Amino acid sequence: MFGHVLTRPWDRIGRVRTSRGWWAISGVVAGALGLAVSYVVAGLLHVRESPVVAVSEGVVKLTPGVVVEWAIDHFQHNDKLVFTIGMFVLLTVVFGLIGWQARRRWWLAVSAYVVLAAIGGYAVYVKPGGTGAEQVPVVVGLLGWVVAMAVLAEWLRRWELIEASDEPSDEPTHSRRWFFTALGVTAGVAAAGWGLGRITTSGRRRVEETRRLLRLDKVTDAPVPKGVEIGVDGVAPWQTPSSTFYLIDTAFTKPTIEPKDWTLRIHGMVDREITLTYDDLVSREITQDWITLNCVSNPVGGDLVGNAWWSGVRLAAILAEAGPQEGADAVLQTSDDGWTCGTPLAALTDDRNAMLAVAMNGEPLPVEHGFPVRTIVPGLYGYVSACKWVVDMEVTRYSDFTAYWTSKGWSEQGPVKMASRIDVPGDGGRVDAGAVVFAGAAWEQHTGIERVEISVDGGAWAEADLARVPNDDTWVQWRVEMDVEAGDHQVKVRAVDKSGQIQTGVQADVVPNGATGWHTIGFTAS
Ligand SMILES: Nc1nc2c(c(=O)[nH]1)N[C@H]1C(S)=C(S)[C@@H](COP(=O)(O)O)O[C@H]1N2
Ligand SMILES: [Mo]
Repeated sequence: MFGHVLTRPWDRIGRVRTSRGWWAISGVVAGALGLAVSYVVAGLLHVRESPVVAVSEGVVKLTPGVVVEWAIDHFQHNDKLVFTIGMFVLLTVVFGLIGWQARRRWWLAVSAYVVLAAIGGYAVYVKPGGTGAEQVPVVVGLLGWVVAMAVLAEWLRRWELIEASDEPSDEPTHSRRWFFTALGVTAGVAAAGWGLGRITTSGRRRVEETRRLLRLDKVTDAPVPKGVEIGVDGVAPWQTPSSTFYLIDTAFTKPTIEPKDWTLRIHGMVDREITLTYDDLVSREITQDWITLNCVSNPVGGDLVGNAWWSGVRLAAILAEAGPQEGADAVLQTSDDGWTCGTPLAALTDDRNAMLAVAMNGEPLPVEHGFPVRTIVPGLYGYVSACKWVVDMEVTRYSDFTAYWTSKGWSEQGPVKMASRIDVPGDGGRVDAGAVVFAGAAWEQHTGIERVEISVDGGAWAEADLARVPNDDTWVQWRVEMDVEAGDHQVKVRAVDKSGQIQTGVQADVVPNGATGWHTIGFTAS
């Protein structure tokens, strides 16, 4: 196949311009083929870590906290899409360059493939729970790159050689046709491989099916309690449907865990180590409650907060069986995908409803919200408590570890801060002058909201009506009507909790432990 390399016909090729761009395109197509075969093999072997996914997650992990935070802030739910597009563009450029280099420096192209494969191999190697099988897709992908590029290069060279020769012949058309056939076939195989890869990664679909058929006897759906809706259009619904509940996690492909395969190990500074199976868990007494979940990255007035009906088993009871030892002050939780968070032991053992949740809004947890089991702790931000796909809890001391976000500059402790939000009118909205309705939500988890007040254009604080709440762990809706003259206005909101504390107007950024400040919006009355 490389016979012509020995004839060193480069000077003649130098005269040909026709196929230069085709080298880069061949590189991209060969690149796609390698990734696709790697993906298929990963699926066939049921390895958890496809090299492509592992590299993506590795890049995210190595990204400085400020950049991750900026991305979450700017792209919200689309951060992964934006990242994927970025990776796609980057890979296209890299593979194009490799193809372009392959024309004259084959050794450089092969070295580049080896380096890329080494990155992939390293990324799957450092993932927890590896068995070595994860390296097979890496090797197959590398072979795919080299073979595909070699085949395409062969036909490109023939085309160029003939094009460069002085003898008139119809060979150029022939070799060109052969090259395009090879290119088309490679692209087709890559596309088919990608499709097949999707089929072989059907673990997700199987788990979805299990989840759909799962019956949890003691879990009940709850009707929205009476009086919790303030009755103003445009206010976020008091109960957040699971389908629109905000999603925050670092997992590229969500862990797909069959309940029968799930276990939770509770160990560390305990008298009795416990390993729970899913059946053990759901056969216990089930506790159910309305609890609002907050993300520490939620800016003032933001929507990274949701309220759901959660069902699960109280952690206080389980931890009591394990018997935490003197001196322990934290529980290091680890999820199936290796994400970690540190939760105050006290928050898991006091009288609040900290639970291992198995259901959300009356149904088994959606896969992306942690199926089959996640932790929910009222009063703490998700990043220090709400571990999805939780598989390990180590009772320990804060001084002995750092967790995912605390290693990126966020605080060790993350109690949810008091907050209030104006949903109506919308920021920059238009209303009719005269009696204007203002409405929104407020929360001070675990203490409860006593009062919500608004101030229009810096005027006196006016007290809002509050809707009812079933407990102090949920947000509460508020509404107030005020006379407003025609013109541009500003309105701000603040809350007062049941301990008499007034929500602070001091503005703080979301880093390191949650935003503060009064939500303020502008609107026009006409
Ligand atoms: N395994 C895992 N659990 C996780 C996270 C994560 O990245 N991985 N993110 C946490 C954060 S920061 C928040 S705010 C909540 C969000 O939960 P949700 O996506 O179900 O709304 O999950 C928490 N649990
Ligand atoms: Mo979060």
